[in-house]
Amino acid sequence: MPKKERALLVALRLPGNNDHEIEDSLDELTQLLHTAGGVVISRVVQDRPKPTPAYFIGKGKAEQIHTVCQESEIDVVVFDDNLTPGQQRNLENLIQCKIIDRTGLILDIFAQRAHTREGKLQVELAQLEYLLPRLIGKGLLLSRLGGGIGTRGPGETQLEVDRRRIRQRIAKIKSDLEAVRKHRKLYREKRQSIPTPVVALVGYTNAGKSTLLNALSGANVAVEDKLFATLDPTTRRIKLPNQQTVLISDTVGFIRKLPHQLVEAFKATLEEVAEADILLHIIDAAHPDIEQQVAAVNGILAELGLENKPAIAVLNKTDKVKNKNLINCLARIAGAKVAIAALNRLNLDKLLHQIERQLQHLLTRISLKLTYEEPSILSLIHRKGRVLNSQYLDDRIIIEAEVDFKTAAIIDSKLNKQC
Ligand SMILES: Nc1nc2c(ncn2[C@@H]2O[C@H](COP(=O)(O)OP(=O)(O)OP(=O)(O)O)[C@@H](O)[C@H]2O)c(=O)[nH]1
Ligand SMILES: [Mg+2]
Repeated sequence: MPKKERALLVALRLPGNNDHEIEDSLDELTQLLHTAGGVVISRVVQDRPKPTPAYFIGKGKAEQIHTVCQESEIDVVVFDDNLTPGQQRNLENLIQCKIIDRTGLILDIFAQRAHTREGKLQVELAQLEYLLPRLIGKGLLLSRLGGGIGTRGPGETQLEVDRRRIRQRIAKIKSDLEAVRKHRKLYREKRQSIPTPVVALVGYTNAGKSTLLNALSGANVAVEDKLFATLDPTTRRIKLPNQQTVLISDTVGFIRKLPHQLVEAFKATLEEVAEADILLHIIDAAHPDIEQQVAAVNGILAELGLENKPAIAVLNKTDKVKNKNLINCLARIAGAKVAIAALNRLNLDKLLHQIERQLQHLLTRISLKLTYEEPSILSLIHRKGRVLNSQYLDDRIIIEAEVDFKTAAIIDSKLNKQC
């Protein structure tokens, strides 16, 4: 087994941050580092009114960290916030140690955990976009030195080549991902003459999304007490108590300060979430920072333009809350309608009923080719829905309509009985 990298964590406490927030964020960074295969040797927190442009922390503090790194044989210094390419370079020069930030660490974990071709492409895209300005930074530094003697030669040329190659690779990955996206869309359109409602699980990493998918569907998605256990989307078909079929899909978890590059790069995966009819926002009841986690998830949903999508907030891991009176209070704080424990299958029936209730009000588009021998379906559409388009041909009627999911399911079962 390779030797675990020894890490020093660094955070800034700005006015308005409380101790608890910083500690919690550093605990999470520790977990991230652990997931990436490192070990935390020490933490440094500095109070400052704002970050410094050159080093993020103060220069004096950076010099102290240099000494600690030498004494404690630190391999990597991890900043809890994102650094500019310039800050990262200055810190590296001063501390003489590898410097990474939260984004770099998350990208590293994603790179280790991506399995599918699409997942790997998405991570590579995010990594290259993260890397590019850092290379450009170095290039600019060289040209600012005036070029000419001492700066000419393979260094600069190599940099130009690297930059060009990276840009070409980025363009290639983007077009590959676009092809994946188009293929998915086609697939979705094909399966959508009568759409099956899609319920997407979203939530903070480690909230229990995959555990819930497994509990509801008997799937066998890997569950781990680690951050970002799931990167690739999985979809399963389940039946609600009223026998209606829904697709339920599990995807990558969210985290606070989620790098923008990753939200961008994972758009193809997150499209599953964007296309879903209902979101189930899974919330870890036992996490000390439940409010912040809920806020982080809502922030990312807003970044994806999904803040108005129908959603059911679900309080999970209630078995871990010792004081049962607290559960109602936590549910209120989290805005949760249902409290469950996915691991013990507690209250899953209540959750399914809640999904059923939501679906009754949701409208969907259906497009059908009916023969004239199916008047009951036609009259059902007229009674329960709204016809958007109809074409009466010699032997069939082509009809596009908007109906609620319950009616769609009834039509689907009538059509299936006929075949
Ligand atoms: N006690 C308890 N533990 C749970 C419950 N649900 C999930 N867990 C545990 O929480 C940890 C994370 O569960 P996952 O299902 O992997 O969480 P996730 O949301 O899919 O996480 P990512 O894929 O990393 O985003 C695992 O150790 C689960 O066993 C629950 O209801 N009660
Ligand atoms: Mg998971």
